[in-house]
Amino acid sequence: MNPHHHHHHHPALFQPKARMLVPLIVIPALLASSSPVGAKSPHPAASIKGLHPDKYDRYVPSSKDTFTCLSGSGKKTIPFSAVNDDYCDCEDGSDEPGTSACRWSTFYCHNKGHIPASILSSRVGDGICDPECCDGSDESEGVCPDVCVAIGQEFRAGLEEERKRRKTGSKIRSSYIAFAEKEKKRLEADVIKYSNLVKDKEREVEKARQVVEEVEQGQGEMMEKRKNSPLYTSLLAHRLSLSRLRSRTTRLESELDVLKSIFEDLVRSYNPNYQDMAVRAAAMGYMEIYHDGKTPPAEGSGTGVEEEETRREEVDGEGEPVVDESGEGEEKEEEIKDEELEELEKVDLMGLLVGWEDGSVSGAGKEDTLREFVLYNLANYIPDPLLESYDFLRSGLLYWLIKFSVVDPSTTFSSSVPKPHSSVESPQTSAARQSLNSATISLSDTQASLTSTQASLSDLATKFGPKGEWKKLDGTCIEKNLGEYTYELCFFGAATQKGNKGGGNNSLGRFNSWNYDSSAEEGTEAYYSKQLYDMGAKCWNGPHRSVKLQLYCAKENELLSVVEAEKCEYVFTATSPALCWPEAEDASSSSSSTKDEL
Ligand code: MAN
Repeated sequence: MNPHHHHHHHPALFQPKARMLVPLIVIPALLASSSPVGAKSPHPAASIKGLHPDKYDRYVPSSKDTFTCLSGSGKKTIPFSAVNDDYCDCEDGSDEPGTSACRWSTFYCHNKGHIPASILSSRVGDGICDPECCDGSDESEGVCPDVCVAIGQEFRAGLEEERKRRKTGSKIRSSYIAFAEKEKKRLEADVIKYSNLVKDKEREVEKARQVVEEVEQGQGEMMEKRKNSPLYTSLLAHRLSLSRLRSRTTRLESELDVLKSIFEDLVRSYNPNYQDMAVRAAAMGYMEIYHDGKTPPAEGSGTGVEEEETRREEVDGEGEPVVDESGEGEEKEEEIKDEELEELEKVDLMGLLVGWEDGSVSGAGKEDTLREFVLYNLANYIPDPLLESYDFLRSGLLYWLIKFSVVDPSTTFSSSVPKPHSSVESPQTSAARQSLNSATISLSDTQASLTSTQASLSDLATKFGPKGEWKKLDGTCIEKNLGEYTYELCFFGAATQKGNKGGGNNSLGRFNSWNYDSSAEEGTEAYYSKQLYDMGAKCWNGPHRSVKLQLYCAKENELLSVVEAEKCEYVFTATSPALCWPEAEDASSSSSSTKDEL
């Protein structure tokens, strides 16, 4: 903190007293430049009350003992005795540096033991001890005591304290900077790591995509090959034959039905007394086959029931229907049923081709593959509405597979219904797709990590101070209990007003920017002493709540005060070591403002 600063912050410390001008030069450098006579003897003009040392040379009496006004029309010349005679002669007020006679002149207080100052001449001799003139030189003797030595001591002690505070704080700040540097290195390493990972993963995705393509293509080629295999061609021929045989059987059965009904009529109604041997032989032959050689009763006859029963007994007893000419009774149960033939015809031959390994697989392997295809593919071929009957369909198919010794019946199959919507593809294609999917997900995860790391890195360079010193405080919260509310501020995060008496919390905003009033140049210490948090909860009939944070250097991160300056506009005052720039960094601005004051 520079002297100028201090001046305005501790005005109450100045208690000047009335004193005659003490002809002592405070700044030796100025004296040396303005007094060629030498530093030892005081300048003759030094005794002129309220005169700034810079102007001493202009207040040397002329040979005619006159004084010429420093500026103004005609540069009026007056007797030297008219200087400080409490009457304003010069337009620019230059003849009255030590009185209140001229409106525009200023009064210079030497403030020996402290720091010189200038006040407006209107405040000279008004009976008020102006704090700026701690030596009391602006008032008549005895009115204001000279407290400059005490004030000066206190001021220098304050400066020293401030210097120490800054020194301690800047050590902590250095540790913040070190943290930021580490963080920067870590982030840079991460960027490289993630960039490389992204490249790797891009290659992985590309590879996985190729595998999918190859598998899909290979699957197509393999299917072609399989379709052209003698086994499949033969199977197709068998199926065709089966269809043809089934329709021929159907046709023959219906023809047979017609013939049978003709013969039924004939054997019931022909007259054996007619000597037509051909008709008789035909009727006898039919009865031999279908009625055990007996004449069936005429239609509508009352004794039909008894005779039926007798005939049945005889059939059961002696046995064989004449149709079964091969005559092996045990084979009867193996006679294939119509529905079974139908099931056989429905078997999805293409489905059987999918997922089937090449002919070289061993018997056991073949069974495994088959089981796989049964469990895997069958569900895929079933439209969603039919999935419920999947178990039924599958057991039907399995029946045949087991019956024809394709599948080992000792193997039990779980009846869990596979997920619907699984795509119609082979396990290989599905696996390839799955690894493409996970490679793609992994790639985009890595890309997200890369993006966020790059964002953190660029924040580190722009958002967290010239040396990244504020990064350490990213997310650190400070708070102060003020009775009704506890106010909390999380650096670069949210500011909150928390009700202590049952009231809820109000958002006071989120970090928006540094130096909200654009009063300081970016990169200066002043720039980083102000933060704006805005877009908090909307005020009833007012603006969104916002916080203007004023920061000072101290070794603690501490919220000192909260004032609601305007309704829903809060001013927070806080300290942080992050703002404790070392003196060297601050030197240029300090010296320039000191010069301005002098
Ligand atoms: C709440 C608090 C106050 C604010 C009023 C405005 O009571 O956030 O700080 O002034 O709302 O209505």
